[in-house]
Amino acid sequence: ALAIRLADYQPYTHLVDQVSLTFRLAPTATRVKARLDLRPNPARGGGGHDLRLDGEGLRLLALAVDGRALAARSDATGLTISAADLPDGPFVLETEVEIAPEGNTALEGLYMSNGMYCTQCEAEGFRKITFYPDRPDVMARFRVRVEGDLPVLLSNGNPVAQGPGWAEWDDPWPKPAYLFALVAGNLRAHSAPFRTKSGRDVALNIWVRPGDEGRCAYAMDSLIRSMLWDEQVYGREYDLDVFNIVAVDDFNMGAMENKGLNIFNSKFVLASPETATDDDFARIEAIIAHEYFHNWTGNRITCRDWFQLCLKEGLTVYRDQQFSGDMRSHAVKRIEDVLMLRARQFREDQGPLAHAVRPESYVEINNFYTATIYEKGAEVIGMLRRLVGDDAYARALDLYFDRHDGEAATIEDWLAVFEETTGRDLAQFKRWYTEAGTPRLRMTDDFKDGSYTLHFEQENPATPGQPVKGAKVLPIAVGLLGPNGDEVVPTTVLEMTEPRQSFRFDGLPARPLASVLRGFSAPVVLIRDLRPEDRAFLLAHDTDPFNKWEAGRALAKDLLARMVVTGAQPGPDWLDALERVTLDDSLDPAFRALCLRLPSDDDMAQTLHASGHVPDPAAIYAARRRMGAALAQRLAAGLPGLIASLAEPGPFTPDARAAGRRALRLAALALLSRVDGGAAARAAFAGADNMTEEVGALSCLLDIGEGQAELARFEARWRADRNVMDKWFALQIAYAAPERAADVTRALTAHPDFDWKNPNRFRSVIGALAGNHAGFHHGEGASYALVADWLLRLDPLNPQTAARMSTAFETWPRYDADRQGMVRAVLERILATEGLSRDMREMAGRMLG
Ligand code: HT7
Ligand code: ZN
Repeated sequence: ALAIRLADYQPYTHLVDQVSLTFRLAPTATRVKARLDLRPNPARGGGGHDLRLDGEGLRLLALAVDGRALAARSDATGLTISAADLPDGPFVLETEVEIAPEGNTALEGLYMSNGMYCTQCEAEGFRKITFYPDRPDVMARFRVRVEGDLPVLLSNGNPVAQGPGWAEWDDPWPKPAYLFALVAGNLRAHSAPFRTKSGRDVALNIWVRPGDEGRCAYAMDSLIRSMLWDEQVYGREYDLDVFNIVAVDDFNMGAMENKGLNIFNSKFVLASPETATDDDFARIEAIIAHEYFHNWTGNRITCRDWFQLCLKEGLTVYRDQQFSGDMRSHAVKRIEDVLMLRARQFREDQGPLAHAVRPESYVEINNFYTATIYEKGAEVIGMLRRLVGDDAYARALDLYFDRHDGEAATIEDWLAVFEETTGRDLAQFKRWYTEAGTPRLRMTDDFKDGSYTLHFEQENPATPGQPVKGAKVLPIAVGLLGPNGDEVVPTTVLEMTEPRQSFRFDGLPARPLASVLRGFSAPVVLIRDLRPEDRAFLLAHDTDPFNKWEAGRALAKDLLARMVVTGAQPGPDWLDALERVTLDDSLDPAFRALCLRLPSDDDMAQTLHASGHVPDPAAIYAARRRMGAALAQRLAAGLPGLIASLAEPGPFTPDARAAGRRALRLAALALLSRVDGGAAARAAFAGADNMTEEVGALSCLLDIGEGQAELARFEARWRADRNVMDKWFALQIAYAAPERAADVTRALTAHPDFDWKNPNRFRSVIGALAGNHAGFHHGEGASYALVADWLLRLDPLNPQTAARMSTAFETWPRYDADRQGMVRAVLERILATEGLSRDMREMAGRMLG
């Protein structure tokens, strides 16, 4: 397949002033009439160009220019009208096509889910609805008429008129086609009013299936808080009379920011204490905010081309992370975000799928909705802000919104507003956008005559297609602690721009201990030889909450690495330090729960590989279990008291404080289960009145090889609830012992409720096996084969979800020759499959290198 290249960008030949669409909905034969008001684009020298429209899987019924019928010249990817058939000036193009939403299993374009029509157009789904220049820099006003025998008919913008069986919508804001949306179904609304700060009244509606109205309150509350926050923090107001959100069960990703009509995976909308865990509540809040924030960062200002995807995604993730921090706890949020960054983005960046935050080429853009574009894209903005300061950041953003409102912008535009606001030259900083890979930052220090010096050396490893790279600009936030634990130098941001650089602090009475990379001020791997007692000292005294946690984490990882490599036993440094933190009531329970979370197997495999070892999944698994057991033994006496002290009287509330207490309680319960045979967890499961406790207690039992009776009870209770049953499927696989993981998964794929065409269910079964590190890599590759078989089964129906999940194999170069051989064989088998999707072909090809 042909690669698309950033270097080949050209503006579109024409401009689209207005689009009028009429949908006559029918499951197997929906008719779509389109009228486009077009004119030659002066940026392409005016007229004389053929008109090329994208279109896939469309049955063309009629085509006319200025009312004159034309013979059609369509092919597999679109339609071309020769310049000779077009007038020199503005003209009207009319088409009519037929499509079959019922047979659309790819969930891209117009499709059906539970009898309801819905759309997904990002990135290139609109071309499956009608012939159109389906590219983000073509921005037009849309007017839409929907005809169908369903009670609720929705599209973008404001409602214009409606009657039985039809509705008309008008979106006054020019937008690219990827933001188009249409929904039709038997839906009920959970509604609320909102008044913007300048006094515009907005009707907010969350549309769900009848019966689900009672599970929308948290999403609505999150939406209202997001709207207020964007007004207060970024000065951004909402700009339509209505804001609609629709929940659908069959969805490839989390949610979609279509203008005025967000469409959500139902699992990120519906929540009640009985059905949603604290993590679910937090994710709902974050995703509702994320999609809402896109209204300005993505919709009002969109991307010129898909290479600029991080322009909207990195910035919107950055904004939703800020929001969640403001709503909850900045410390806890930052730790969780870094855990995620390392688990997903560092993993990607250190393997064959590594790519730049702004890539230079792609085959299938759907394969680039990645942790690098999203999460590293957000980190890059965090660094920019740290370098220029909060005030300059605010001024740069104001300029960005002012200057580019209504435009399709680029990373160059984005950096220019920072350069102009601050007078800084960001040419070197731009490497963060153009060069892939996670920098490795080595640190040493020395102390002499009251001067303390930090020496840094950065290494930017080769990645596919990028053998050599320049030094990055690294903001390194540092604080210094004196021997008694007092902070002798508060947080200072050092700006490293050279491959090697030293920074000196004078006038210190004694050798300090440096707290480096506070707040994880740059997305790098920090390599620093520190004695366990120094790490324990930082865990006890660091004033930066991220680094306080990081010190405990590093202590645990150093120990776990030694346990894996040399068979060492957990020593007192780590056990003493963790006991102190666990029982320290002055610390936030959520923070303590995070300190109790052991490094994951995959994290250890990544870390061991980076330090020159070949990770052995079985050895990591065994060592991690020994580590958990040692901790449980050490804390055993205090656990019942801790658990009792964290009981929450009164009804469930999803706020951060209560959630943090539950998190610590469940972390303690997991440890207690190691020593009481699961008695306390069994009682907790039986008495649970909310899903957090129910799933938490069940997990404790599964973790010690118990819980079969509880699993059966859970299934009997929740059989009818798809989102809850996803947890039931996933938990059994996540906690399966390595030698049983493939068999447990295979058995669950035979379960009558394993609806593999539903992406959530597919992910909760096949994705869960890929996430069980020791199980996935066990033995003779049974799990590799099972995952590959299912990817190949899903690929012809839903290439997007299948290709995304193929990243299960991206870490193969880390492992031993046998495993490498097995994974390579699996990837070669995938590549050799006839009729493989472009999505999967690109992924398997890149992974093989
Ligand atoms: N902008 C959206 C990304 C997206 C997507 C969402 C749902 C289904 C398919 C999709 N392809 C791309 C989601 C977001 O970042 O907010
Ligand atoms: Zn987004």
